[in-house]
Amino acid sequence: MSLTRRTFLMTVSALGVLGSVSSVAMAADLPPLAKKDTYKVGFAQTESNNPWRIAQTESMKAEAAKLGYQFVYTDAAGSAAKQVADVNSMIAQGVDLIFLAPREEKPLIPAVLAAKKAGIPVILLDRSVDPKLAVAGKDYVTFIGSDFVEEGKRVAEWLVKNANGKTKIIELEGTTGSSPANDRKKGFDEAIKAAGGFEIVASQSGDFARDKGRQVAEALLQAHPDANVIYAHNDEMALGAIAALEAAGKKPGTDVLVLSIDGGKEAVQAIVDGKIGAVVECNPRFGPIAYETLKRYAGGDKIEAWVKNKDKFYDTSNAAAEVSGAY
Ligand code: GZL
Repeated sequence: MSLTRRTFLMTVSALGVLGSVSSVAMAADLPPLAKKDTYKVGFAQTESNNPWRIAQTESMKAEAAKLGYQFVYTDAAGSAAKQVADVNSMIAQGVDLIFLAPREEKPLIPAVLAAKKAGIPVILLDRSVDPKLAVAGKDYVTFIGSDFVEEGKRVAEWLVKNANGKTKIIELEGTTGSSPANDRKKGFDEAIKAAGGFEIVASQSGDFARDKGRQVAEALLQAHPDANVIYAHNDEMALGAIAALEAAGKKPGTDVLVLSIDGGKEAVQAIVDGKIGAVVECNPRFGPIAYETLKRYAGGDKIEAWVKNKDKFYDTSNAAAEVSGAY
């Protein structure tokens, strides 16, 4: 006879053993977070290979210090496997909550589920995980981050308005398998296709890194000498592409339009210098919103599945005035 789950729970509660069984029921739910004056929080960072990562880490550290929280920090140095191990080490240290910026959407699922099993809530920062494998409100508290599809779409919308006949695009993709790379590609490619009249002649990962971005841009520019637009999924690769263009004797911003996402000071200055056309910001300063969300969760609030960051937009209309405020 197959017992329904409800019947089973009613039966065992009658036997007065609900405590142990309800933990089974609880396993389907998010681990709670007690309301306390201070916390021991973990932040499992993916890597520190660019100003964006460094700004994000600094913001998380500074806000924890301001609140007097104990801050356990790890840096996976670009390895998803190490990031899983880092989360497991935080679980072993008994942190109260883990902030995780999952390097890629699938490999970090075991870390998210291990924390849940250990009764430690996870808040995803900046990058998300495969929604087919883990979901907000059940496996982790929430995802705090930008709308990467919208970021890609905003770049495309600027290009459609400002192309002036430049329509052959090289796309430099971010880290393969990461949510920003997947979604910035989706947002841009779909909007460009809908506009008509443009062609993405090549699209390849530069792993969000400046030197890899330069190398990939060099190779793709040689293979596609008619390319006259470069869309980079982040500033580091855009700045690498500018170096590649100048090495090839081409004027970035004049011969070839360069477009980017992140909004770091160097890229915004490149707009002022006429080398980049537009940059959609991807705000790295997560500290305030991250800890505010922790406190809301501890206070019993129902946290929305996605706490969306607002992103600025920079082009020649505002770059000079706003470059000093860029991260
Ligand atoms: C975006 C973040 C990306 C940045 C890159 O939220 O994950 O990772 O756009 C960084 O600069 O490496």
